[in-house]
Amino acid sequence: MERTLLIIKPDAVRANHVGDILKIVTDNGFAIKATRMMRLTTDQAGRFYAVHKERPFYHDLVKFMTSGKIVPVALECENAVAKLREILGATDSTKAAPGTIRNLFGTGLEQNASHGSDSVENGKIETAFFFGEFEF
Ligand code: 3AN
Repeated sequence: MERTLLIIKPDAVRANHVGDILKIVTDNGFAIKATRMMRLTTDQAGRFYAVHKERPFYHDLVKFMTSGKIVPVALECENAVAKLREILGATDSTKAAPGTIRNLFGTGLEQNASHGSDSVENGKIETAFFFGEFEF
C-alpha cells in the first residue's frame, strides 16, 4: 500500500478547516494511519523544505509554516501520492480546479491550505519525518 504525507497548513488550521479536509480525504478512499497537531520550529520547517533552500520564496515559506499549528497526516491507499495531489489541486490555489482542497480552502500560492508529497520516495521520507514506526 502506498503512503503519502498530507500537511494541513497554518492558514487552514486557523480557519478551522481540519475536519472538512480530513472528510474529503477519507471520502476519497484514503486511510488515516497517523496524525497530530503541532507547531514546527524554524529549524524543523527549514529541514522539511530543504529542497527549496535556494528558491526566493524559501524564507517566507518557512515563516508561514511556523506561523501557527499544522496537522501532518500519514495517508495510505493505492496510488496515494498521485491521488492526493489530484484532490489537492494546483499549487496556486487561485488556479486549482473547482472542488479541490486548495480551491475550497486555499487563498493563494503560499497560503494554499495543504501540502502533499510529490513522489513515492518522498511519501516515505516525509511520513518518517513526522511519525515513528510505533505510530503506524
Ligand atoms: P507543491 O506543494 O504543490 O508540491 P512545491 O513543492 O513546488 O509545491 O512548493 C512547496 C510550497 O512552496 C508550496 N506548497 C507553496 O506553498 C510554496 N511555493 C511554491 N512556489 C512558490 C512561489 N513561487 N511563491 C511562494 N510560495 C511558493
